[in-house]
Amino acid sequence: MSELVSSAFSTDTADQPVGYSNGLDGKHYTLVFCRRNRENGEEVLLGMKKRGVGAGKFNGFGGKIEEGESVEEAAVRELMEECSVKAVEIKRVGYLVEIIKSSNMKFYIHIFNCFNFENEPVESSEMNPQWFNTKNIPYEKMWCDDIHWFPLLFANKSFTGRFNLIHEEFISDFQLIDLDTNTTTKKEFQFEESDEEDH
Ligand code: 8DG
Repeated sequence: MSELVSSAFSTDTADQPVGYSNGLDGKHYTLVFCRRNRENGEEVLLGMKKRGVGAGKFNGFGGKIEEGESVEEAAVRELMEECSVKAVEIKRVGYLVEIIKSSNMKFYIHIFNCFNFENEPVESSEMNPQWFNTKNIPYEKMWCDDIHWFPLLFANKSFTGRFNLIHEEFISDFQLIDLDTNTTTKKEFQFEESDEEDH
C-alpha cells in the first residue's frame, strides 16, 4: 500500500462517529484530470456525464477499478474509454473517501493529474468533454464536495480526505489534508429541513 493510500486509510477512521460508516459497501474509482496551458491561463478537461453515477454533472474522467488491473491501469483505461484521450504519463495526487448516508454508498476515489497526453478529446456515450479555465470551474454543476478539494488539485498538491454527505447534494462534514504541508481542514455544515427536499 502506498504512503498516500495508507495515510488516507488512517483518515478513514480519524474523528469518525462510532458506527457512522460501519457495514457500508465501498467501491474504488479512478478520476483523471488532464491539464494544459493556454495563452489565457491553465485549462482542465472536464466532461458532462451523460449516464450512471453523477449524470448531469461535470467531472474528470474515471470509473470503477476492475479486478486484476492496477489503479493506474484503470485510470488510463477509463480516460481512453470515456473521451479517447491517451495518457502518456499520469501522476497520482489525491485519495478521497466519500460516504453518502441516504443511499448507504461509500466511494474510494483515486485522483490523478495528467499533463502529458495524446489525442483530441472526443465525445463518448458516457461523457461530453470540454476544456475549462481552472479559474472558471462550473462548481454549481458538479459534485458538492469538488469546490473544497479542486483548489488543492490545481495547486498541484497531494491530498487526502473524507467527505460525509447526507445526500448527493449536501455535505454534513469533511476533513481534508494537504499532504505536502500536513495541513488539515475540517468543516461541518448544519442540515436544515429545507435541504431535504426531493431526497
Ligand atoms: P464504468 O466503470 O462503467 O465506466 O463506470 P461506472 O462504474 O458506472 O463508474 P462511473 O459512474 O463512471 O464512476 C463514477 C465517477 O464519479 C468516478 O470517476 C468517481 C467519480 N466520483 C464519485 N464521487 C465523486 C465526487 O464526489 N466528486 C467527483 N469529482 N467525482 C466523484 O463517485
